[in-house]
Amino acid sequence: MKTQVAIIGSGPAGLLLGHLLRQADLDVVIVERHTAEYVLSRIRAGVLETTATDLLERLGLDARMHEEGLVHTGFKLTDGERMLRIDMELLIGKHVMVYGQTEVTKDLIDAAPGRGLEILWEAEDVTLHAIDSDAPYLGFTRGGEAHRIDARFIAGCDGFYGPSRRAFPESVARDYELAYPFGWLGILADVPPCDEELIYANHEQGFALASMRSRTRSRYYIQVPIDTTLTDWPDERIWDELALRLGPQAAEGMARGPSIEKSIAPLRSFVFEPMRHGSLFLAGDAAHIVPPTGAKGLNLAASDAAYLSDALIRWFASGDAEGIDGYSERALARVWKSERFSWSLTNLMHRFPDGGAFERRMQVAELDYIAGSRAAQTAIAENYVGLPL
Ligand code: RFL
Ligand code: PHB
Repeated sequence: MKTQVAIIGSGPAGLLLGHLLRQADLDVVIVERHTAEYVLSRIRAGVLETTATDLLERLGLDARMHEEGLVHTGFKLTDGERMLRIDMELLIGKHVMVYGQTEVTKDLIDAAPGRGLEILWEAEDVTLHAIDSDAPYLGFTRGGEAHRIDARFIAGCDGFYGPSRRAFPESVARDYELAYPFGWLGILADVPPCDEELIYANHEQGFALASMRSRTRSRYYIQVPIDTTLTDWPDERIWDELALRLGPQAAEGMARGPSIEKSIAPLRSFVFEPMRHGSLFLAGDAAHIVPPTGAKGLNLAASDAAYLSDALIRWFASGDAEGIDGYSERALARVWKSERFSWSLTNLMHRFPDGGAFERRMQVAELDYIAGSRAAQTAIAENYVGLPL
């Protein structure tokens, strides 16, 4: 099989990139190791910046998002004592959209066949070859048969554990990593959210987040020790912990119900540089991970897809290499700023196992400062709604 761009991975990065390239009439194939059902069963991000919603609009795949998504003009921070609202609309004139990654992915997958975007599901053992050359190719097996896709470029959109990043020669690459000494336990339940907006809580017992997927489906998270397991956390224990950490106001509005999904995710900050080597480009979690506190992971996948699609479309249209040559630098400039924001919000809102009373007072003092400073609130709002492309 021959194509212009072979994409590995059908997460948000690969699907958005694939659709954007197809919109410009380029030949694209996506290879994905899992089934569509599996990809759609992963519960992940919930908050979309304009970066992501603009792309869905540009693709004309925004109808369901506008119908079912919830526009949020503010969100809340609490330290157990006070509830501080960051008014994004007032401070920065922008909002975010609460629309689950599962729904975004579904809209993109459903539209793929009609737009000539081929997705090869259950492609096993994907390997990358000749990435230093102008004729790279992928090898993989599918249904027990060996396959090969020849391409002009390969886009590695295969998440943190995929093979693309590992195909970079060690001599050209560098990574930066910070692993946090805790994880997030997420619970999804068909109960109305406890508040109209998201609440991020810094409590003595640890962080908690009240989020949602719709007016009838809630998504909550609590900070948990890194070595905890789901068996330690029956639903009732999670609800009790949420009620405590989110404070009396949220607890009062909180409806409890059976979990329809529960999972534990480790928290990590990670950046891999550069994001291009030869004919191979990285996009999304394949190149960088942020802790979920700033709601930036999916949105960075979207901005990478926007930058990379522009660069590739330009190259195929006119042979102009400026875009592809500048891709890594351009994408990384935005990545590092989102890394900084996610890291600082994580530090502000979590309990660190070796953090003492002084660190706790520093967090409370910073929240106190934010509460009294429009400038500080504006900086938070500006980052939360997403920096411009
Ligand atoms: P993905 O979504 O991991 O997709 C990668 C795809 O590549 C496939 N793949 C392979 N395919 C073929 N061959 C191989 N060898 C392959 N290896 C892997 C995988 O099966 C998969 O389909 O990466 P992508 O596209 O870069 O998208 C990134 C986002 O998924 C991620 O950043 C966000 O989910 C992060 N995230 C959040 N981001 C936000 O912007 N806002 C949020 O509110 C938010 N909340 C979250 C999150 C992530 C979470 N978890 C579980 C990590 C909340 C959580 C709990
Ligand atoms: C989510 O709803 O899954 C979510 C929302 C905001 C975050 C992280 C996750 O910061």
